Amino acid sequence: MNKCALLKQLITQRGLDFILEAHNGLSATIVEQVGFRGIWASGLSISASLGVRDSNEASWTQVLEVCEFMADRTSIPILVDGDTGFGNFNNLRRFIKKLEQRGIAGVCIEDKQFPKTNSFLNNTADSLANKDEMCGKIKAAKDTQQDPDFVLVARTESFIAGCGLQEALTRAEAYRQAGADAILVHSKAKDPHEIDQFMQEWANRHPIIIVPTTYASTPSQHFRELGINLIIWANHNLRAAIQAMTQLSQQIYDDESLDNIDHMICDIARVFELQDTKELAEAEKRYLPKEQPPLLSLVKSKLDK
Ligand code: SPV
Ligand code: MG
Repeated sequence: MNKCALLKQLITQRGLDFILEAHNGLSATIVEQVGFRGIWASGLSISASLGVRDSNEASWTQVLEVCEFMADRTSIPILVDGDTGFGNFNNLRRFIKKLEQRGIAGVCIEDKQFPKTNSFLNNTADSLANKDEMCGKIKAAKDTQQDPDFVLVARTESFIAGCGLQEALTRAEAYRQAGADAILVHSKAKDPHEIDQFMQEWANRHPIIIVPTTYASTPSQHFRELGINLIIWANHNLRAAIQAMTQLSQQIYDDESLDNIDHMICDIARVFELQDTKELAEAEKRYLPKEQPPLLSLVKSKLDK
């Protein structure tokens, strides 16, 4: 099964699954290694890791470039946060063409205005995109994809924008009819009541994805029972990295030494492992002239253990 088919399966199969955020080739590799069956290429995390805001400050080609590094290092599917599609339906068509060429399995687009604002910042009703315009984008996306299993997720920000349950349901149904493979219903409530109400009315019409960041204390079993198909843990590798790097940087700065940081860092061998340095060492044996010493002989003993 190719990556698109794997993602399609994750979204359409019965039962709940989980994907975790990654924002570069390194974090994507870790997400796969621990056992996740998919990756969320988060717009917030990618932009933050590039040092810019989640307001479409990174261009779509810059996002694409990051996603390509992630896809090259992993064999599980990547669902890319496509924000609003970086413009109108036509910009989205081009984005999808390029995503497919770079081995990305699916994209999520949201019904907000370009440039978007992160959902945890202030979003009002007028930040929502026109419903019909969003439907046009969904249709254009589905007409553009080459792989029949490439996944198009339509995300409604109705709750985020304070527009309530009816708007969320109306939009979700319109996006389903326009051809979306799944609907992402975003909420930033402190508890899952918006998702609960939505699911009750939705009655398993079509696959549903949620992002439980603000209501993360709700047990996953609750969402399993509601019939949610996929949970996105949207930004936690980024936040772990920020915390770890801040503590480490401060410690080294304060101590003017590396004496107190061993417990905070991984072994260098772990870095080489994540880069699959072993593969290069093996390739050198096959392709370099015999008399040339292997470039990686220095670290080889560590990698072999
Ligand atoms: C992201 O991870 O960029 C998302 C999810 O879009 S959220 O930040 O909750 O909007
Ligand atoms: Mg985003």
